[in-house]
Amino acid sequence: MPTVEELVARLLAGNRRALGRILTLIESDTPEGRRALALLYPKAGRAHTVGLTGSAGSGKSTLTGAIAREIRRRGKSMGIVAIDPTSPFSQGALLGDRIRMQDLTSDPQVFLRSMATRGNLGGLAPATAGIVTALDAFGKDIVLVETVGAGQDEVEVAMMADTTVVVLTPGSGDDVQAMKAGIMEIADLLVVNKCDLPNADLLARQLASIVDAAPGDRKTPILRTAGAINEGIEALVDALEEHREYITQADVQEVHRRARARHQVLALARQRLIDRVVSDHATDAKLAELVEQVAAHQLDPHTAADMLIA
Ligand SMILES: Nc1nc2c(ncn2[C@@H]2O[C@H](COP(=O)(O)OP(=O)(O)OP(=O)(O)O)[C@@H](O)[C@H]2O)c(=O)[nH]1
Ligand SMILES: [Mg+2]
Repeated sequence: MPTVEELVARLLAGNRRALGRILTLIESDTPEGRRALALLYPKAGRAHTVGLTGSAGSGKSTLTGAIAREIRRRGKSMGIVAIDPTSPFSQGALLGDRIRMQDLTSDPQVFLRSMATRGNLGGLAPATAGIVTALDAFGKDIVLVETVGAGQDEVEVAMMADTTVVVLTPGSGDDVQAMKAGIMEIADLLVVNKCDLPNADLLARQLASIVDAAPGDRKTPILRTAGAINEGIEALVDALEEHREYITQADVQEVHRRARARHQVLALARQRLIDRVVSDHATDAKLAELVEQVAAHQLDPHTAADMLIA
């Protein structure tokens, strides 16, 4: 068994097997995985990280495949992290993604990792940021995370990525008005995908009116794509590169990086505190006792929470 240090050295030398093994350690959140991350973090920070989010079935995986082919055509390497919500179908979805991206998975310059969310409330697997760090340190030029957008998840992906792409489709019942606050907060690029379908123009116009009304000096670009027929992909990859250049401006980058670092540290600290309270066996009996008292209205939930933590 190679040590973590040996595995990290191999990863940094470009060994894909070592990368795969380290990703497994990170994913299962073992002490070795944390050690690997501590060693890899100083080597990361060079990749362009892209978050691609949208409703289920909006064509994200097909689009990701098309983007990857275009990025390879431009001579760059890519890491793809596909997050699948845990569901009875997720094995099938992963298999479907593999088939959609089969030509890519045989390309040594593309590394595809699929992950299940395993009932994490936010949806985005907690290990995702670590997986991105490892792919970044491995030397991938672009690391793209595909995730089904569901409220909090979209914010999570935006906090992790340099560039967040929100994918919408015409006639999907995506209620543009209802979503606009959330979308405008996180989207660096808006994509009307499946633009071969009717009503793509209508959706693009609705989005344009929202973008025009939004404050700020940068107008969020709206792109039209059809991943399945490779339409609009070059323009989308151009827009990704433009956004990368925009955020590389010193002041924008500083603000973004600090916000991201703060978010990551707080999210992990919060998780550690929760784990300490909830997964400690000594508290199990106490929790059961407090639950009884709260359920019987003998104790209020605030006092019970204080007692649990104390
Ligand atoms: N008309 C049309 N259909 C498309 C296009 N791209 C993908 N689809 C279809 O949309 C369906 C979903 O495609 P996926 O790429 O799996 O979508 P997804 O967003 O990754 O799906 P989940 O990961 O399950 O949320 C498939 O049946 C595709 O064939 C497109 O450009 N036009
Ligand atoms: Mg998908």
